[in-house]
Amino acid sequence: MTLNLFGEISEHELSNDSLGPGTAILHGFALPAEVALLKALDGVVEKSLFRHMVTPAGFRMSVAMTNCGALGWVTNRSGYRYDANDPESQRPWPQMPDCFMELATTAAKEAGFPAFAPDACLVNRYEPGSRLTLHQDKNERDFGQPIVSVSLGLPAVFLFGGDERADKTIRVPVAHGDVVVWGDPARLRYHGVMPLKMGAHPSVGAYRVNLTFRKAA
Ligand code: MD6
Ligand code: FE
Repeated sequence: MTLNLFGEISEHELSNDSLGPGTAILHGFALPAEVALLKALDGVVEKSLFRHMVTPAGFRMSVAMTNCGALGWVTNRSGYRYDANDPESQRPWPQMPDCFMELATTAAKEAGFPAFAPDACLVNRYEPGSRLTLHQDKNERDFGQPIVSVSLGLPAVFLFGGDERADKTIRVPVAHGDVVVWGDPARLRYHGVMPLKMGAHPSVGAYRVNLTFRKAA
């Protein structure tokens, strides 16, 4: 339970104490928008399909990705970058749906980042066995802006480390509808996702989908 400045109970449980300063988990925050989010996601994926990108070292990622918004995160043999165009179609990424933008900005506000103005939404799709190795998010210009991360579908275990790759990690379960907000001074912490366990989610199927909202430019 979390009390705000006025001693009131927050509408969403903010477990920021367990994860350290700058990070908050809003359990179930996305649930009221679930139907709209999944419908909007279908619209995005119709225009820019999920694809397995290749890392600069030449490995095919087990997580399938796409993007929406003015900028999209991409990787290939020449490196990581944000690009205004989908490299598959050479056309702009699909627009960020209004319900995505609304969710991201209200979650950021709830976690103490009222000025968050995302221009990029990376969409990650995990199937059983897919994982994301420890990494930092540092392709964005302003580390004063947080990242808002929305989990949909199958549950997963998020790994949170420190500012160095070798730092100890903690395991944080994330479930359908949970939103993690992640900002200064936690913005450059290493993190990853453990291999996804098999399962079937009633509205998403045998996948976990993660939306990460960033202010890239
Ligand atoms: C994921 N998320 O949850 C991968 N990065 O599928 C991330 O890599 C991530 O959730 C920065 C901040 C929040 C995140
Ligand atoms: Fe990340």
